[in-house]
Amino acid sequence: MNLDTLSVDLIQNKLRTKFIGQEIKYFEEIGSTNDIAKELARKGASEGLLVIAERQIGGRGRRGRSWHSPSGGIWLSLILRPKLVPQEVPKLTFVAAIAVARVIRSLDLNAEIKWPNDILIDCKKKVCGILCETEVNLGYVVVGIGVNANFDKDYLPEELQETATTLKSELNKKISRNHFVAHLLNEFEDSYLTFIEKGFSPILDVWKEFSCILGENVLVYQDDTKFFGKAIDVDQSGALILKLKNGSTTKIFSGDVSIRRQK
Ligand code: BT5
Repeated sequence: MNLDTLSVDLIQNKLRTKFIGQEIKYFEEIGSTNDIAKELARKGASEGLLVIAERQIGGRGRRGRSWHSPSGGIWLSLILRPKLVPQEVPKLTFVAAIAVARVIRSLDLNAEIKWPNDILIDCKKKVCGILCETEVNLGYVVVGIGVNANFDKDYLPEELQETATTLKSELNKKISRNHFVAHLLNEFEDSYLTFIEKGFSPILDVWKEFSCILGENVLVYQDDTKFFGKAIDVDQSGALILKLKNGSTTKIFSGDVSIRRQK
């Protein structure tokens, strides 16, 4: 077997989880792992089921954006069934972000989190995106995680090559994706159980340690509105607190952030 081939057995051999990844559905090619996970969740699939694919042809980001998902990446979705009110669901993005950042940091790369759902290397180049989707009335959340792993960044469209990177391009070698996925599932379950048992505070503490936007001047696009200010905090609801030029503060619940460093 090619050392880089995704293998359900090899992933599961390295798991020390109670429920995350205990059932895995693997696909060579798929539209979007999130779509399949949602379909399975609607049919009653158990908490912890993982959908993983070698490549996606309809990978999605937020707000209908596309997510490029060539072979060699890590494209996966987890089904969760937490008892949360809808406003709390975005906190699972924080849970996933700290798990991904920890695993990438274990490869000696400087993984940092950009609010709300990006993992960047050196706070510059996006290596991972997270997409949480829910149908609260059906009692599930799907957490989709995409990591640019074992392909060179020139496999991404040209317009992304300045702002994106891959683990292979950073390390100049391939990693073991099976090991990475198992490590990620182990970390994810630890963080998820901490969140369920102890609440959001311990998650937010780690998240802030890994965050690269606090204290920076940022531009935030929220739908058609643009805010410029200093990112001073993320509160217990997961909202970004911006200090605007006029000295007032505002809370942002969703949006896209770009960092404006003074030269
Ligand atoms: C995200 O959205 O970053 C969430 C990405 C989630 C992908 C995973 S893969 C497994 C699961 N199944 C899915 O279908 N999705 C999830 P957003 O913050 O909206 O960022 C999307 C933007 O990132 C795009 O508009 C591009 O600018 C950029 N982008 C697209 N593909 C990329 C890639 N492979 N690497 C880095 N940036 C990318």
